[in-house]
Amino acid sequence: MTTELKAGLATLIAVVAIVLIAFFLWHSSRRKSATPKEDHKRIYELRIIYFFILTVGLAATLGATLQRLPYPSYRSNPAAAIIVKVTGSDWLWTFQILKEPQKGTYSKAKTYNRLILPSDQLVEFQVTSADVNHGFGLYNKAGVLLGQTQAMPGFVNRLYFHFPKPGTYYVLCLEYCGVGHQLMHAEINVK
Ligand SMILES: [Cu+2]
Repeated sequence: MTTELKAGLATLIAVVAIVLIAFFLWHSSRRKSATPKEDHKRIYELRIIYFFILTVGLAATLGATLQRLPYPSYRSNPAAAIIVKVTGSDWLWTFQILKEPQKGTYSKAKTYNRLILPSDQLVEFQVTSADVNHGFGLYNKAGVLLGQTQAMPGFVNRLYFHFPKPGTYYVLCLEYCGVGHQLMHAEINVK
């Protein structure tokens, strides 16, 4: 389904909901009830109908969308992920591959503003900062933000990402961190 189609569908649902609410308000304003007790009874009846519609709607939405949650446990095995430590500092990104289960030997050497990763594997970025807060933003070549987490001193935030095919990706700092903020630009080559 294209983005335009999704937007169109969402607009249609919103319009139908607004029309239904307007109709309900108009209809109920025309109704003259005899006593407050009768009103009370009718409100309780409506509440049961409303509860039923909400329950069915929410259950259907959950059933249709649960499989699409972007969490790794739903799609692949996090234990098999490549673990990359990412440290933001004024003003560069330092990468270190801590674990690469698919490879017997690999270099644990640190690289600066550059990282090489294999494609079609789950990657766990363990993101932290050596000084102030930075923002770890992962972009594709077209400049679309694919994932992000904050790089905070004293904390490790995890970002799971699966690079489906080879290509060049970029990491940009998403939080103004000082005069050299714009220099925090790293390249990830996925092979
Ligand atoms: Cu920054």
